[in-house]
Amino acid sequence: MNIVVATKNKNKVFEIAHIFEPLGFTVMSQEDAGIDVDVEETGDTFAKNALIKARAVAMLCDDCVLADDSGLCVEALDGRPGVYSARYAGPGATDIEKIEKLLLEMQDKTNRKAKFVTNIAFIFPDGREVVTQGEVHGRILREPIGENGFGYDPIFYSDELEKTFAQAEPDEKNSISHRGRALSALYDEIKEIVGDE
Ligand code: ITT
Repeated sequence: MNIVVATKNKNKVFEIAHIFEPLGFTVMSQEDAGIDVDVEETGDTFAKNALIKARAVAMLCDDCVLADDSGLCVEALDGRPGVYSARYAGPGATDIEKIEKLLLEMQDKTNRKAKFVTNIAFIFPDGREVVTQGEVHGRILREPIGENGFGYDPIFYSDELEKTFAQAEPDEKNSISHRGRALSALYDEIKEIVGDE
């Protein structure tokens, strides 16, 4: 079964393929599927934005569609950047620019607690929709460490791994990450739905 991932973020496709391909799914990006659509993420929650992205791509293909909306919620910033994590340092800003802006805003904060949150929306070719969520807790460091991953990974110290997400290998990150947990919840739900048919 094909799964088209409704994202322009290649790192997400890589992480999702890593989890779903061993289960027999063929995972492709919307670009690989020849779908060019730019969706405005107008929702005020991760779940709403995941559904907006998935529905836009589902209208243009006959495969299963998966979309994730995710972000970093920092306790001392009342949950920001949250749904605005991708646009936090302005449109087109690099990961380094986002990290620099966050470190500046966190300069005087002693509460460094943060969590990554993901909501995943999955749409079957017949229109049925499933939404799942995953979270992972950690702390914002004062400087980036590590080369792996993407986004805010170099400044997110995972309490469970006892290292930053950018120091973790892909499998290690997937095993506890917000996206890994939301994907695992999704896998359980899909297995139940497909198994019942
Ligand atoms: P799509 O909307 O095309 O899927 P995006 O990168 O814009 O790609 P989001 O709207 O979900 O994705 O924005 C999430 C942002 O949150 C993302 O750009 C990263 O900066 C950050 N983020 C999400 N997951 C992350 C992770 O596992 N590690 C580090 N940063 C992450």
